Amino acid sequence: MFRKILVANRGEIAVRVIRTCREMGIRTVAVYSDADRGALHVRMADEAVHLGPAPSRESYLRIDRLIDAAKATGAEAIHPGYGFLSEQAPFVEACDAAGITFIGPRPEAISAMGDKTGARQRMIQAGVPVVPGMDEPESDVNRAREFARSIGFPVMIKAAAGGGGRGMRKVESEEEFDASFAAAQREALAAFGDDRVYVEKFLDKPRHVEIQVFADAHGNCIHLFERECSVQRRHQKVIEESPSPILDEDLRRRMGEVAVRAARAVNYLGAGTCEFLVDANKNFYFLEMNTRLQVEHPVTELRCGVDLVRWQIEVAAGKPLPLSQDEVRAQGHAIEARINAEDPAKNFMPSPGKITYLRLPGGPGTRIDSGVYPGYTVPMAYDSMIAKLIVWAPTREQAIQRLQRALSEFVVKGITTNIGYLKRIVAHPEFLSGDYDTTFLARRAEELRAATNGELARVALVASAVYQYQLDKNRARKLELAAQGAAAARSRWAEMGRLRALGRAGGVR
Ligand code: MV4
Repeated sequence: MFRKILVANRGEIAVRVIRTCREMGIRTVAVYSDADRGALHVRMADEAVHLGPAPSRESYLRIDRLIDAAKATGAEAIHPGYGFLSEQAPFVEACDAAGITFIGPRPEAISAMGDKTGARQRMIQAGVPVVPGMDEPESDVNRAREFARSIGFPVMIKAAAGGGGRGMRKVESEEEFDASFAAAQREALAAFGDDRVYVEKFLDKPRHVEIQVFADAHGNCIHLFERECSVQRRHQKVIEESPSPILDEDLRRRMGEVAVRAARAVNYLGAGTCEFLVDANKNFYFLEMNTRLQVEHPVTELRCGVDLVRWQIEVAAGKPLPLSQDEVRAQGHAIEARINAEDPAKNFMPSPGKITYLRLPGGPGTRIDSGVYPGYTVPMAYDSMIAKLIVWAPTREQAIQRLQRALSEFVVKGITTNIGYLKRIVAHPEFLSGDYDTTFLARRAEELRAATNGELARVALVASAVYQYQLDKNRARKLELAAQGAAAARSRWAEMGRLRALGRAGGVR
């Protein structure tokens, strides 16, 4: 087993990885930028190496500095977390060249899944259902329009190098096609430096359901069921839950099998996630594979009772998976809510700054993965997620009650957060019904933006109580002053006599 691991990340995920390393008796090396000198992951690691200035290009994305840091500290392996270099094949190759174990898939698997049309072809060959569409990018607008007409409008134009919704265009009709095609090419070029696009059938109000997969170096590949991630805002997940309210046992088993087939098709190693769109008729289509540990992995950890980071480390060290497919047991219901330093009232603008007060929820079935502490200054250089709240309970209803309870305990002062917004989402009838899709947050934006009547009623109640309290206090103070004045006018002797008289009468004192 590794004796020392370098964690090439920051924030809650760096803390998350360090925690498992400590449990496994593995020493940790944190890395940090100028903006992260006081960060929690630096405090929690055994050692820390400075990388450079705050911008990630000059710190967390510097392959050379990370490799140097691992060599200088004697770390045998690097955990990339998510984001940053976690899905960069050149980083894995640099680790290979330096004799350092990259805790993740091989570079070939990352590259194969990174190219969206290439991945579609491989998936079709492997018998994995994909959204009906082109197998290859098309640069000729006439051929692209003809293809769109052949599959029928509406269609979706997507970037070949894309993912995450950037460079994506819905086209309603043939008349709009040419302008949208050109716009999609421009967006793709701007976002990915690659203007190749392709055309797919548009799916109306799909749900986003993903399957956690895990493969070892001994030919074992299993899945750990699904996560429902349809509660998204501008392609950012906000709430994730498992099980998905729409999956039945048969669909769950079929999607799991397909996800394992997808992973096997690229010789996958370690933790990965296959994303699917599920349409209103419960047809499912492979969308893309994320070749990393995901933000929402704790949902699977709580539902399946496993430590996925431990699994990643063991598999990277050459050990076999600890469970076979039949041994994976899912129990109860898990939900995650992402706590962001952002202001829902100001179009979700980032709200960095100093956390002057922090009270984290706790209690039964309540987990917090966080990278912040009271007195910490949230820097503006990185993404705004400061914590994840994950709950587990035997049923969805109880998990929602628990999440509502935990959100009500959460207090963050000094910066603005989305906690109020999260409370409104998890109290919304559409979320409660479980019958929601990827358009939920956009369709309900107006209802979710303002404080609800219930919230305002509580604010009004507190305000009136405070007002009444102050009135009472003023009145009491006036009476006290009047009594003091009267007392001063009396002689000390007379006052003592009055008190003695009160005492005999069974009054005060
Ligand atoms: C789609 C789609 C409808 N039809 N593809 C958005 C992110 C990118 N990975 C794929 N996405 C979509 N692709 C077809 N053919 C609708 C979406 C989509 C979406 C998907 C997953 C989660 C949230 C979403 C929000 C809006 C649109």
